[in-house]
Amino acid sequence: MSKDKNSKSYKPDWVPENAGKAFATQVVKGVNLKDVKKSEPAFNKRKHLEVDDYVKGVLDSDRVLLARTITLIESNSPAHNETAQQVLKGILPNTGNSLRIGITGVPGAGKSSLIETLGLYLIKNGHKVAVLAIDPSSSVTKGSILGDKTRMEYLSREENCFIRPSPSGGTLGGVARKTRETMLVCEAAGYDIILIETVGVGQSEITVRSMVDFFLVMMIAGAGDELQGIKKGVIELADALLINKADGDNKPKALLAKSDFAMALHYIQPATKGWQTGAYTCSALTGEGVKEMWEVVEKFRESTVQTGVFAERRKNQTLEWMIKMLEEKLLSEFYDNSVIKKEMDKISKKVLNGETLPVAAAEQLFELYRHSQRD
Ligand SMILES: Nc1nc2c(ncn2[C@@H]2O[C@H](COP(=O)(O)OP(=O)(O)O)[C@@H](O)[C@H]2O)c(=O)[nH]1
Ligand SMILES: [Mg+2]
Repeated sequence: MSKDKNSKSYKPDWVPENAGKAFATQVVKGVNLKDVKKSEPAFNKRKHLEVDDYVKGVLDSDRVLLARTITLIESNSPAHNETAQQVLKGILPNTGNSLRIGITGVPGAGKSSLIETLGLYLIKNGHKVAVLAIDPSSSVTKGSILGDKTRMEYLSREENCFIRPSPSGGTLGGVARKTRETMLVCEAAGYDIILIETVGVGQSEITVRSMVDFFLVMMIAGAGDELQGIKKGVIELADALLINKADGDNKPKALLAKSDFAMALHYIQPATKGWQTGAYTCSALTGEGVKEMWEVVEKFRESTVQTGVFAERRKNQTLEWMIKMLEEKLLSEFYDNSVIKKEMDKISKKVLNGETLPVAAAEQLFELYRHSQRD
């Protein structure tokens, strides 16, 4: 019987003493977890980082730390939130030095394709480009992110480009907060052009407008009545209308749409004081018109910086942001209040069956909330 328990394996106790080699059974010793070094790969957790590590990493433009900082920002854990806020405070003096551009348009308009073409052009001209997305539905549809990644195939390989898909889950407000903070982190890491893509459905374009300097609305021609196909409200937010896919057979249609829109724009109040919103065509596929589009953006920056409109908008956006955060905090505190949680259903039912009027019910709920605050 093999008693050498220090060797890697040994014969079990029930093996006959004189068993020859034919008795091949061996027992392999188990692994004692205590003996496994923590540094072994399977047990290797990511190194814990302090606030200063994050801040330094971002300022050094370390891509790994940049990504980890964004992950921290996107986390829903209160502990991470606290650290994230400290990191943001640390990088704040280094933010703001970028041109923030929002790009919207119906799915399929060519936003991601344009970002790929424009992004490569910008990088060639010495810029560092960060691409972010706001898509509150992305946690449901999921596919859109993958689609974008493949569409930005060349851009995503560039050293001077950083692409981050929309943070998943949560309300538009939550997604917007995370994106806004991510934008600041990218600026601190030296990205001087921030492109924010959003799907032109619902409220997300208004949210993006409230965080960018220049807002680009993309369209495609030949999708029926041009002016009916797009909401007037979106055009009112635009600093430029860009009719994409002006290539091949589609080019004449695109040019026609451009002059239609140019006419319509004369009747619409421009989104930015002192800037006449124009209509342009391009092809994200061939690249035609992309350089010209960029020249419009540069002209916009030049003229609005000069008139002070650029700085004024940023200031207003910062204040708007504070108010939005405050409102969100108040709302969630109200709904998380234990008294409200208890009474909400009961009082709602009374409103539904006509026992209480909505105004009186709201008053009652608010009083309950106020009272609970005093205790
Ligand atoms: N012909 C042509 N097709 C384009 C152009 N831009 C985008 N596409 C195509 O339109 C489809 C949707 O493009 P995508 O960039 O994903 O649009 P997004 O949903 O707005 O991001 C893709 O199949 C693209 O290849 C363009 O300028 N010309
Ligand atoms: Mg896209």
